[in-house]
Amino acid sequence: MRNLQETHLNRARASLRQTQSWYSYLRKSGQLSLNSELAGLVKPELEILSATLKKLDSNVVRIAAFGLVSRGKSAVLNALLGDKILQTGPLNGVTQWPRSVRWKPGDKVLVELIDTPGLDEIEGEVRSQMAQDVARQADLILFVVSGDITRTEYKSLLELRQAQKPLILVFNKIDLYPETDKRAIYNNLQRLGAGNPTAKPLLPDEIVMVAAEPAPMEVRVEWPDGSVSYEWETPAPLVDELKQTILKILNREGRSLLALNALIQAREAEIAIAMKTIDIRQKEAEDIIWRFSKYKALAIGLNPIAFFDVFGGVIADLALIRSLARLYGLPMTSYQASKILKTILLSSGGLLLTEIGSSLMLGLGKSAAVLTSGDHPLNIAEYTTSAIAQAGIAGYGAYAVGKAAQVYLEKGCTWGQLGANTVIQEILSQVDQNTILYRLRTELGINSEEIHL
Ligand SMILES: Nc1nc2c(ncn2[C@@H]2O[C@H](COP(=O)(O)OP(=O)(O)OP(=O)(O)O)[C@@H](O)[C@H]2O)c(=O)[nH]1
Ligand SMILES: [Mg+2]
Repeated sequence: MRNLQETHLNRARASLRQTQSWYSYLRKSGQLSLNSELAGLVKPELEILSATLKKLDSNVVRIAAFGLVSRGKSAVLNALLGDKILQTGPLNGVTQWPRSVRWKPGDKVLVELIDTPGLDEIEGEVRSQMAQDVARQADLILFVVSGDITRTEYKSLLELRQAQKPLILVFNKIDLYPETDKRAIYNNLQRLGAGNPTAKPLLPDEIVMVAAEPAPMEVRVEWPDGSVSYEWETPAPLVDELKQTILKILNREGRSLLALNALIQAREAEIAIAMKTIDIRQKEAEDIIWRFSKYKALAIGLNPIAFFDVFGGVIADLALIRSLARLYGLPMTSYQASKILKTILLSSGGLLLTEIGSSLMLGLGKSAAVLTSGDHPLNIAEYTTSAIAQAGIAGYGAYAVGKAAQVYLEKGCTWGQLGANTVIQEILSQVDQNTILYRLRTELGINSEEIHL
């Protein structure tokens, strides 16, 4: 298990390093003005990439507490820390800004606990932005509730689930409920917490009951002299089960969680970079595509030998794909270019057949015309007709390939060897059934329609 986790970390590191080196040309100073504009645009993403890599090396797991106001988020974190470091209180909105505290629950594990304001506390836009930012950085999310889930609470939970991070539902303040109520609420939470009605109920690892800051109780004290008095006593927090659950998860899959989280962040950044690049290079791309269509049409129309048409056509398409990749500054080897071409030709409904089929047929007609020719004008005419038809198809083919390549380059940068998506898939396919990561397999489930390069 330990080894597998190490492997996951190493794969993630390798993937991130590769990504960083791909985009390193955007970091270098003294670039063409063409690149400096783009470099400015993608600076936030480049920063995310390097921060992510640094975080991976630091080995600190981030656990963030979310929930509506006054559910006891700060209290739960204090209880875990065993110390009242974070301010708690009966008023709504005690915590106003995210705050993080170091926690060292075991010998080897380092954790950063992140406290957040109530999700219903700060104003709409700011709140969701803040929540998203913290959730994006978190490796594990604690969603704190203190009873039956309200409508707002359920909505917030669904939103958080979209961050696709493993999540533990923490049912706090259980000291306030009699045993039967507590059970009934737990059962409800188990069903609702999964985030959608068809999902399997939460597993014991995913929902834990605590009393982080139990209310003082009046206790009866009997003194040795026989007298009786009543005193207020504050019971100790009940948080051990949560602590054990977290430790178990960290030991079992903490490093894989780190690896996966880094890759998810890298993937997001990469896709953003690709989209911005393609956007800014739109006009040049159109020019390149048109130029290639023309050349290809010309070359194929003029080429007298059938076989070379097909061959030349494919070479032209490959060159086009590589030119576009170069224009976008996206990573592309000739192996990847040929795979993209294959995918495009296969997926674009018979383009391959049209290209090869018509090239061969028309090409043969053309070759035949050459063979039987002499200087006979009729044959020249025949040659020209075939050639023009063929050139037209070839030109259209190049145009279609170019357009499709744009789309594929945009999405495809995260596939490929060591691409973020590839490594994410790899990790998810290796995780054990009993892990909290296993549940994310379906949520992260990268559908089969996406391209595998
Ligand atoms: N009875 C009981 N009260 C609790 C428990 N945990 C927290 N509280 C109380 O609930 C109130 C809110 O706790 P906080 O930890 O400040 O809640 P929060 O979610 O951080 O609240 P905001 O920061 O305002 O969003 C405080 O008065 C706590 O004493 C618990 O386990 N049992
Ligand atoms: Mg708080």
